[in-house]
Amino acid sequence: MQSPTRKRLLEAFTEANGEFLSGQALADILGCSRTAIWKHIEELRKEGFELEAVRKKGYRIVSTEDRVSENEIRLGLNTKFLGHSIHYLDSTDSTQKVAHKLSQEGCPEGTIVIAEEQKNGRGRLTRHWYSPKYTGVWMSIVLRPNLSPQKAPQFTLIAAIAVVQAIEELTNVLPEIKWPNDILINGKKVTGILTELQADVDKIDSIIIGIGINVNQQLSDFPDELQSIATSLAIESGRKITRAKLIQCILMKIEKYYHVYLEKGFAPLKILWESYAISIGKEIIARTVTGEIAGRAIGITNEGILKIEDDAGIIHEIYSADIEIKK
Ligand code: BT5
Repeated sequence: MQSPTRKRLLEAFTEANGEFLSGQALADILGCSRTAIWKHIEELRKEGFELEAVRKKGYRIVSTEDRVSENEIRLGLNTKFLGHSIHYLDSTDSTQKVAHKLSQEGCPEGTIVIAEEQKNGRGRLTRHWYSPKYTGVWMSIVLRPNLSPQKAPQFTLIAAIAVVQAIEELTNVLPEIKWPNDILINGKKVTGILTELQADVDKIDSIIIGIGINVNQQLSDFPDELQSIATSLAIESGRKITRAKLIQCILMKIEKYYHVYLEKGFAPLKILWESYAISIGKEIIARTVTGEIAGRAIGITNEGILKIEDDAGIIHEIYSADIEIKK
């Protein structure tokens, strides 16, 4: 975790928005000497920030390495609480595992865990999530809404809206959501979301939203078994994306929609989600842990549950499944 001075310094550069800040102005903001400021600036340089220093003008940040460290995330993050506590790991098993532990230890709402790589990233039902180094966003978010556990699936959908909108904002591609937790571009998976809970029967203690996004991989970077089903933002948009910017954009959107949700409930978000969904109105097969149901996806309930109408006109409510969209 960073010192309060470091946090304030990065906030000051964020507010300066690429303009110069004089040594004296920084000393005033941080309440320390100009020599101390100079030391902090040198540390930032060592950590990979490119800083410009001009006599009589001061300092400004020109660029950063493509890392998703605490510094990079904090510089330019305009949220009220989400991502204010950042746990950054160069390598870990699974950010979900770390977030569960932090949550049990009582970490504040809005804590995020980010890793450059996951050795044992996980999908639903103990599936593996491929998370190679420096190329993707592997992040877990801890929220503590005062809700019943039945509401948890809605958070996968809220996160999906945020990710789709952030991708649209930073690239020229238009992603779509496949219920419940896949984001696809041109029919291939670019993002998976895994929502897990710490709860008792009637109350959520914490909800842990894991988001995995393929960002800068090329097709040959994927293992053989994923090459026909996976894609990345770089493949689809034809350019490299700054991962820290993408993370900031997602955090700002999740925070925004979380507030909408707490104030107005799921109804406005359901409409938004449906506008990005590909499976609704289509003939699908839903494979659940107990069997298969085929029919037409007719929408989602106010709880975020998928409704399928079969040939006999019976409506089934599906809580979790893998969906195949029939051609
Ligand atoms: C998911 O599961 O899609 C949820 C993935 C969540 C990953 C994040 S990363 C941060 C956080 N920490 C974790 O440990 N996990 C979360 P599911 O719907 O079960 O899909 C899993 C399937 O997607 C696998 O069986 C593969 O077929 C495929 N897959 C694995 N890695 C992939 C990748 N990088 N890109 C696209 N598809 C992948």
